[in-house]
Amino acid sequence: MTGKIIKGIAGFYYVHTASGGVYECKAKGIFREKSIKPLVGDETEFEILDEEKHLGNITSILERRNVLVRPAVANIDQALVIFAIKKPTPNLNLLDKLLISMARQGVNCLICFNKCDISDEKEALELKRMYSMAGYDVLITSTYSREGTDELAARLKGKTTVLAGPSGVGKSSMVNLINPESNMQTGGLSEKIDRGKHTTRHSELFGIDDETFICDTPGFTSLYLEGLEKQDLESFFPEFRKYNGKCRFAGCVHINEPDCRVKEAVENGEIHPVRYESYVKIYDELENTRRKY
Ligand SMILES: Nc1nc2c(ncn2[C@@H]2O[C@H](COP(=O)(O)OP(=O)(O)OP(=O)(O)O)[C@@H](O)[C@H]2O)c(=O)[nH]1
Ligand SMILES: [Mg+2]
Ligand SMILES: [Zn+2]
Repeated sequence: MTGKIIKGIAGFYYVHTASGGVYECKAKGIFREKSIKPLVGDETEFEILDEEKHLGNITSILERRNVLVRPAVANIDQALVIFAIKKPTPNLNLLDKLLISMARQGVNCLICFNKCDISDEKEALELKRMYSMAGYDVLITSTYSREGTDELAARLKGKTTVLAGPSGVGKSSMVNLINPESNMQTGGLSEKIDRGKHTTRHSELFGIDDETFICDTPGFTSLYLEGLEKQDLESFFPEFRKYNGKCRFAGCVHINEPDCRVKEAVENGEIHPVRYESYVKIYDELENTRRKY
């Protein structure tokens, strides 16, 4: 039998087959022999142990198109990065790091600013402007008023998309809206600290049609850009590329150097100052974080 892993919890993998049945599988052999950990999104071969109870054992994992470490999923076409415009207040530095992390893993991102029903239109448009200027594809949505959600659903068509973003921004709400059979639990916010409640604990993949899949994931609050060299950071800011090699000094990192084209672009409004500040902040972090041994 063959099937796709849609969920993994405590050593059990739920494998969806073409016939529509889901088998609860273990992966005894693979773990021991090759130390491969099955991932949500993996295409597998498995043997049926009990047809009536739909129990099985995964015998092999088919070759992966790609593997994402954070969140841990395989065979992804794109990431939908979701932040709320408010409630919780967006941490744009975290958004920028997430975009960098996805780019380093070779995954294209679509950005969605959600909860436009409760936010100021100006704020929403400014966020859209900021990230459009940087070269990203941005949607403004609300799972309540459904603004932007048809357009979003259209962008997902024919692809496998992983959702990523902080807790409480509406990832599971969006999954439920796009695929009403998902039935993911959604949670409120803890008002005092303006944060989500980490309602989703496990990644789960849903088939919308034969070619379209969407993967809900747990929210997260911080991200560490493991192994990124500070001088390579600029290459993950698409809006800096235009100025590549044009600064006065070769190897300019666009912070303290004179005659820097990037800083000029910030001053004349071609690069958004918030994105530039975020660049400087991440640069400092990369410089000051001691490697953990
Ligand atoms: N006002 C408003 N609230 C929303 C919207 N979408 C979701 N919410 C609410 O935001 C809260 C969090 O939504 P979830 O879908 O659970 O958020 P999540 O991103 O899945 O959070 P985690 O699973 O914790 O990572 C819930 O109370 C939702 O009802 C929206 O478009 N507008
Ligand atoms: Mg959730
Ligand atoms: Zn420069």
